[in-house]
Amino acid sequence: MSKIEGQVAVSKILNQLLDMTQSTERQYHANGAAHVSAPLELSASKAISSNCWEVQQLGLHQSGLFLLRLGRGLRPALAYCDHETDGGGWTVIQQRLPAEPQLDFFLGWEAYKWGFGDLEHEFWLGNENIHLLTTSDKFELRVELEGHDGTHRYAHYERFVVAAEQDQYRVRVFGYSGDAGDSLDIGGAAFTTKDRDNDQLADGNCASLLHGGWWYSRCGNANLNGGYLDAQPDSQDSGVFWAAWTGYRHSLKSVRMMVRPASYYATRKTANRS
Ligand SMILES: [Ca+2]
Repeated sequence: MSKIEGQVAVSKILNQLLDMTQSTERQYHANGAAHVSAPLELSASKAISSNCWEVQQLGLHQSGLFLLRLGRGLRPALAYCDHETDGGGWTVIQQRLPAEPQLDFFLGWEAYKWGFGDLEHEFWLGNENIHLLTTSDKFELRVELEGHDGTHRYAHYERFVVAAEQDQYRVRVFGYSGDAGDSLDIGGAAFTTKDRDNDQLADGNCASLLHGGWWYSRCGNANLNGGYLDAQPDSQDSGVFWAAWTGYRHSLKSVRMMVRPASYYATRKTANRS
């Protein structure tokens, strides 16, 4: 078994364990939503949280790992909550960072479906989790980018929703604002991995060409799950790029994608107007 197959297997086992512990945990915590710190430690709380915004509403304002319940089936999923950026309440769905060794994101459909990596370092939360999360309410997306020179930019989208696997985890994303430029002008692109080609490139697979798994169109202007390259610009065009900011041949140093119920954003916009 390869390291990645191992990670996917661990992720599946974790989900099974969480399913198994769900009934037991209910006995102890009466609907337990819980702050989780490594090692897994569930604290008592009265309500179920289906995203990090709800966690914050419970008065838990410290960033870290939390156990969420996703979708109508209340599927347990660990997630990292960012309670510091722009009002907090963000559920982080992806992160790239300088690491040794660097986590490989050039993976297949199953890996992207279930998620992989370390939630406090580099990871993909999993298309199944992202789907359940973003269809439970209207969600906004924030993409944070850092160049190798330490410059930070961000892109905010008013709406971000990922469809079910039957629809190839198709994305809808719109309502850009920010200072990084809009590189998610991808229409309703389906998710593509090296072993499942759902892109609009007739004579190739964008995931294979760009060394990632993503909502590729033909192939698109963002490759946040691409190959982690060093600071050298113009080296390759399969790096972690956000073309609207640094072009196709400049791989970024760190990236984070996170989501939050859009009602918060709408409330704030109204407040700013008045
Ligand atoms: Ca294709």
